[in-house]
Amino acid sequence: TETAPGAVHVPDWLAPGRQRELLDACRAWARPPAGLRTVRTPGGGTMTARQVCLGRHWYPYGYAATAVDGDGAPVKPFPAWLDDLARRAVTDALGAEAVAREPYDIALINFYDGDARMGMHRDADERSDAPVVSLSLGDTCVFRFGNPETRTRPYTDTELRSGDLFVFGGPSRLAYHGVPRVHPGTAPPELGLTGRLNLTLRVSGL
Ligand code: MD5
Ligand code: FE
Repeated sequence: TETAPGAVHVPDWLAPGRQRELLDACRAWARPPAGLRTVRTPGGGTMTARQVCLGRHWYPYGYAATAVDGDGAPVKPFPAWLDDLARRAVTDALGAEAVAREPYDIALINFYDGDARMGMHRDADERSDAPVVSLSLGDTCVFRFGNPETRTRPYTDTELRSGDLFVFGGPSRLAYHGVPRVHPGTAPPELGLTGRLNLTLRVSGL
C-alpha cells in the first residue's frame, strides 16, 4: 500500500524461512571485527539503536570505508545477494522502471531493544536518488513517516512488523521519518529475536 507518493509498504514480504536466513546473516555481520557499534552524534549524544554497516560505515553525516572509532577495522563487504534482494524489493513495490542502474552497495542494520528509538531525520548522505529498501525483523514498531519540509506534522504512523518491506523512492526519498517506539515481546516466537532489527539497502552513488 502506498503511504505517500513513492513510499510503499508491503506487509509480510519475507516468508518466515527468509526472515530466519536474513536474521542469521545479520547476527554474523554483527560479530567483531567491524561488528555492532554505538554511533556517536556530533552533539555528544549516542544513538539508542546500535548499528552495523556493510560496504561503508555510516557516520553522522557521511560514509567512510574505515571505522574512525571502535575497533578501527575495515567495514565488511556488501554481498551481491543483497543487491539482488534490493532489486526484487523495488520491482515488487514500485515496478521495474523504478530500479536503479547502479548496484546497491551499502547496508545499514539497526538493532533496537525495547527502549531504543530513532528521532525524526532525513537520509541525505547518499549521492544517488535510488529508492531506499527497508526490511524489518522481530518486534513490531511504530514507524513515523513525515514530509520533506519539516520534522513535525503532518506525518502518518504505521506499524512495521517482522517480514515487512518498505520502499522509499521518488518524492518520498528525502522525507523526514523516525521510529518513536518499539513494542517489546511482539516478535514471532519462532524467530528467536528479542527486540527489533531493521536493514536498509542503499545506493551510495560514491
Ligand atoms: C528503521 N531506519 O526502521 C528505519 C527504516 C535509518 C532508518 O531510518 O536511517 O536507518 S528506513 C526508513 C527510511 C529510509 C529512507 C527514506 C525514508 C525512510 N523516508 O523517506 O521516509 O530503523
Ligand atoms: Fe532513516
